[in-house]
Amino acid sequence: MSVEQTLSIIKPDGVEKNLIGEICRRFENAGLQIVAARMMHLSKEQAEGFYEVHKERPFYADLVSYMTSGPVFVQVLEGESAIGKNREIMGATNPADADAGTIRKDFAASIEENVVHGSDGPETAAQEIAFFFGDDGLCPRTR
Ligand code: IDP
Ligand code: MG
Repeated sequence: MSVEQTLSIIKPDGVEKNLIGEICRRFENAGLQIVAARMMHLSKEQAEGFYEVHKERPFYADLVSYMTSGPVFVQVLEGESAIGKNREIMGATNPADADAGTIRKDFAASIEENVVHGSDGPETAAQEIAFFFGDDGLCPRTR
């Protein structure tokens, strides 16, 4: 067990459904702390870059179009095992497979429009945090 940081995105469908508060509440209830947050509308180039790992997948173009369809809420969560905890709170990629009580089970419309993104490991977490917040964009919790 160790304190980790992870990147979370509330995707355009989650923002459209006014779920920012509900989703942040779930993270905070699980003991995670928000150490950076930003509302933004991704450009095509940003969405393509962020999801570059999926560029050979058949759903890549649709994914980029979905992620640029409206504003997103990007944040960094910090806490014990934050990466795994965030993935647990999110639920499986396909809401049909997601456990009861997870964000995706409760709110996702489909395997594509699934409300939230979360880093899947320490390396991607570091890369994704740097992608949005650089080296000095985090705000340490001094109390
Ligand atoms: P994850 O978000 O649970 O980590 P990934 O496999 O990394 O899932 O896929 C990234 C995103 O691409 C998903 O969250 C979803 O929005 C979209 N996606 C994944 N698989 C499919 C698919 O089979 N069809 C359409 N969209 C998909
Ligand atoms: Mg992923």
